Amino acid sequence: MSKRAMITGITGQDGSYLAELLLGEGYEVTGIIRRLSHPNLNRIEHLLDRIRLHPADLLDGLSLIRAIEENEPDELYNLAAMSFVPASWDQPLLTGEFNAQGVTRVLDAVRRVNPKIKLYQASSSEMFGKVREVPQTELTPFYPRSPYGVSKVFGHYITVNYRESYGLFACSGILFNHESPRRGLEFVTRKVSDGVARIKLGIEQKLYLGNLEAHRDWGFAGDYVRAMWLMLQQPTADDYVVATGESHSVRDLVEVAFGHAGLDWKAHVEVDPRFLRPAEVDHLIGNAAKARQSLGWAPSVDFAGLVGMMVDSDIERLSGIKPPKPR
Ligand code: NAP
Ligand code: G4F
Repeated sequence: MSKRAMITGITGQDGSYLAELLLGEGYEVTGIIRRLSHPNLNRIEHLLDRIRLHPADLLDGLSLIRAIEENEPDELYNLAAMSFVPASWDQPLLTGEFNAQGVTRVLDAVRRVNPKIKLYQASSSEMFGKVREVPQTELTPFYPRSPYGVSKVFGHYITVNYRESYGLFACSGILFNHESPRRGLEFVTRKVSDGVARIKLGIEQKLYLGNLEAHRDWGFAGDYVRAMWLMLQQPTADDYVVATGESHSVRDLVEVAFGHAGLDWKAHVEVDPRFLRPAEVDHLIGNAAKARQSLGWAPSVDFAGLVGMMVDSDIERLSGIKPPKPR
């Protein structure tokens, strides 16, 4: 009999890649979707004839219990979250409801319905925030710098606590930034790849960004969902950092992305203070030695390959759009 997996956040970047991977591994996949007035299935359209969708919401514990009872998953991947850091200052309470208490609702639903279900929690390198150690490992202390980061620290520790209190097979993946052509347009890598494509095609002239000096450890989302799956295939539950071990500034990102399209970024990029954050995470770089050794995981796409893939994809997507007539 094939294994059954349930994914919260299946309509997001990671959910779509994870669903593809699990289908390829022979799983029956159920995705949790929340009710929206307008469906948001564009990232999983190509999978709709092979997956099941079940309505539920992280804000409603009863809906999660029902979803688990009716679909009987062997593995549950909790990817749903309010994932955009700046929005967490605008909506700190809702961020906590989704990303902190939402995790508790998922864990408790698993505990009540079937404590044998293996669970993956999507933790984040944003928990390291004002970093206490370079590079960051599973043992580096947390110092979050946004309501998002704070909410993810809660989600991380409640996962550890349910593992230790109730013996759940619950893993927390501390994933560093991972990107792809399916990344939301508000995140910096996609904002840049989309901006480069628009400028290359003559649709826009300028790209407005915030802090160019921030450094991130950027990898490819397709590689990172494999690490999530590998965590749940181990004999015991544990927590893992997943990262490339390479850090680049936003300035590097811009230079590589514009260069890939044969453009000089200095002619097009301007800093707009509206995109600066009340508190910044300056420099993230992860040490994924544990994931490499225990899971046999390694990234397959490097920084230049990732940026090139995203720029090419946005140029192709936007190629049909005509530039505006000069006024
Ligand atoms: P994403 O593209 O923003 O997707 C978030 C998903 O969560 C969407 O499917 C969204 O559904 C769903 N969602 C939000 N609130 C919900 C609710 N109340 N009930 C049910 N579903 C809800 O995020 P991502 O980049 O794929 O990231 C996946 C997870 O990994 C998130 O938890 C994120 O915080 C974490 N993470 C991401 C990264 C990264 O670099 N990508 C790094 C570390 C950790 P809608 O489509 O309905 O909005
Ligand atoms: O792309 P970002 O918005 O991602 P951020 O804040 O690092 O968060 C992402 O990665 C986390 C893992 O570490 C996830 F947990 C989280 O869910 C999300 O996926 O910003 C990256 C950096 C920041 O330092 C930001 O200040 O880019 C800088 N930046 C500079 N200009 C900008 C911009 N970020 C955005 N979004 N937009 C800009 O114009």
